Amino acid sequence: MALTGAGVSTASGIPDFRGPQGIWKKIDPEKFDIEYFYRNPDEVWDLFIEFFLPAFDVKPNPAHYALAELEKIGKLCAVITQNVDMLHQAAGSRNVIELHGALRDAVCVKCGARYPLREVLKWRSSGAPRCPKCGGVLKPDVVFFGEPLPQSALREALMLAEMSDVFIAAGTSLAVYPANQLPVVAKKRGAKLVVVNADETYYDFFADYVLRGKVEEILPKLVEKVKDILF
Ligand code: CNA
Repeated sequence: MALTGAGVSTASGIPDFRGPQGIWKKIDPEKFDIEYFYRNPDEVWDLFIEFFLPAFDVKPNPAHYALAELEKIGKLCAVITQNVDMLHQAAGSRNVIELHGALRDAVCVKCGARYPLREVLKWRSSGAPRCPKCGGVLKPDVVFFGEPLPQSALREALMLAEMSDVFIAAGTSLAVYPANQLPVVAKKRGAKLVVVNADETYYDFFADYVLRGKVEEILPKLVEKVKDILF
């Protein structure tokens, strides 16, 4: 099993939150809190466009491809991701569990109508776009701080963590709850825990192996090693 975070996509050009070049160096994390969004939807949409619009035009990097390859050779059950950029699917991963939603749709906070985000971006000028049906504010269908996770994704992720023999946490600071409990669950159920990250994470102390460095370099090497052993 693999759990991925924003660090898996920095080599594709999307900044992470907590890394040295992360978004939190530029803006207050409170601005991605759901209560803040409800009070200031125009400001949050403008920030969202500034930081996440690049995610629409980026391509997967060797870290995404390595995990897709591991799945293809039958050694990875699923990628559980905190990322919203859909790059695992673009790289060919099939079983992807999106814990924090995805930049796929925007949803009306009033009537629940759903629109493809790419379409919304075509007719949005500035600030928060409005629902063409009821005039309610649209919200990108990603999980903001203070919002519950999609329950079916969380249930599936927990079940997969419990079943895993080896659990790889890659490109994540493991700061965010409840995603950061998945490696703990896996290890308590007997899995080996491998952390691959550029900087220290909150659960390095708990890992069996800590591989410090760039995921786009380490994961392809790891997959080559697995293939050497298997074939
Ligand atoms: P985070 O807390 O920002 O941690 C990212 C970690 O990755 C940091 O510890 C960095 O040191 C590390 N890192 C950065 N680049 C690399 C690299 N090339 N190789 C190895 N390690 C690297 O992000 P988490 O994912 O842990 O936190 C969860 C948040 C971030 C989720 O809610 C996401 O939705 C959110 N996020 C997602 C994206 C995305 O979809 N690409 C981008 C920014 C934030």
